[in-house]
Amino acid sequence: MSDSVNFVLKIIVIGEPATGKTSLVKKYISGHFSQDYRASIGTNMYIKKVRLDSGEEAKIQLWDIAGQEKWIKMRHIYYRGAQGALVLGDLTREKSFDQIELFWREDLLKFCPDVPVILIANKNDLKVETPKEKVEAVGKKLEAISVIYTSAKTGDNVEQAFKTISEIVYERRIKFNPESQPSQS
Ligand SMILES: Nc1nc2c(ncn2[C@@H]2O[C@H](COP(=O)(O)OP(=O)(O)OP(=O)(O)O)[C@@H](O)[C@H]2O)c(=O)[nH]1
Ligand SMILES: [Mg+2]
Repeated sequence: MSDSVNFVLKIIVIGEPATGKTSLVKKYISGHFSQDYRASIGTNMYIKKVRLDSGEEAKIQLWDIAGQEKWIKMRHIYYRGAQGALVLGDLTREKSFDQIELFWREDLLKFCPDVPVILIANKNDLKVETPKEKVEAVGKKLEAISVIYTSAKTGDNVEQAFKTISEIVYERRIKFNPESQPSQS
């Protein structure tokens, strides 16, 4: 990593299983998309350098956190030190947005209060089964700074989603605290 990197931004990516968290992160990091669903195990961390609007370079750490219930006990360990969050719902499954309201919102409030959140309405390329009003309402409940419709398949708005959260975290100068980092398993 070059000396020009001034900031490290830790962003967590959370939401129900199979909403497309891994797909979204992989599309952003490598440009690839796979149709296969392989449930994530635990957590994966990816790093990318981004050029911010200010001209400065930041290193973003993307923590792709497995959504399956069996990871529930260890999940919050990976929330530690997060400066921003992308919360995903799957537009083909309205229930995945209900779950944000019922579960993920509280999880965030409990373990990462005050982190800026963006609601990601993913799988925009498929037949949408979730009313726009529902997506907007969940965004409000989450106090999301923005609601972004994405497709990890076509790449629609993927770059924009990560760019937006990075700029927000940077603008707020949310401190990155390496002390509060979990060690990766
Ligand atoms: N058509 C379409 N399929 C998608 C999109 N995003 C993800 N998928 C598919 O949805 C399934 C689940 O995607 P994953 O990225 O593995 O989901 P996840 O949220 O990481 O799931 P967990 O790791 O279990 O929490 C896979 O079959 C993907 O190919 C999208 O934007 N469009
Ligand atoms: Mg995954």
